[in-house]
Amino acid sequence: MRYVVAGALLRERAGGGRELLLAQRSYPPEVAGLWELPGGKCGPGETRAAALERELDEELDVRVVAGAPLTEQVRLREDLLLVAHWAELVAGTPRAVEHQDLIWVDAAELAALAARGALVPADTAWLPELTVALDVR
Ligand code: 523
Repeated sequence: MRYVVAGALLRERAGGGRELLLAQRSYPPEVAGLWELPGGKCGPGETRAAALERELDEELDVRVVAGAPLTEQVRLREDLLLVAHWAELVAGTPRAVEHQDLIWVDAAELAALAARGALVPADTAWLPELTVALDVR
C-alpha cells in the first residue's frame, strides 16, 4: 500500500476563532481549481510524518511538525490510501509554490466551499473532523 499524506494546519483568527489552511490545486484538470489539504505521496521507506513535513516544505515553503492522524482514510485506488495529519507550523509563512492559491477558512467558509463542490472530492471525508476542530472556542 502506498500513502498520500495531507496536512491540516490550524491557526487562531484575529478577533477569535480558528481557521484552516486550504490550497487550490493547479493539476490535473479534473481537480484543478478545487481546494485541498496540501500534501503528496510518501516516498519509498519514508514515514507519513516525514513525507508530510517534506511535502509542505516543498509546496508551501514552511517548516511543520506532523502530529496525530485524522480518523478518516480514503482509498484513492486499490494501492493508494489518502490520510491526513494535524500539522503544527514552526517556521515560515505559507506561500503557494505549486498551488494556484492558498486561503485560511473558518468553519462557515469551509462549509460554503463544500456546499458549492469546491473541495477536492476525497477531502470531503474530513469535513466533520475539521468542522469540530474549527468550532472549538
Ligand atoms: N490527493 C487528494 N487530496 C489531497 C492530496 C494532497 C492528494 O485527493 N488533499 C490525491 C490527488 C492525487 C494523489 O492524491 O490523486 C496524489 O496527490 P498529489 O498529486 O498532490 O501528490 P504528489 O505531488 O506527490 O504526486 P505526483 O503529482 O504524482 O508527484
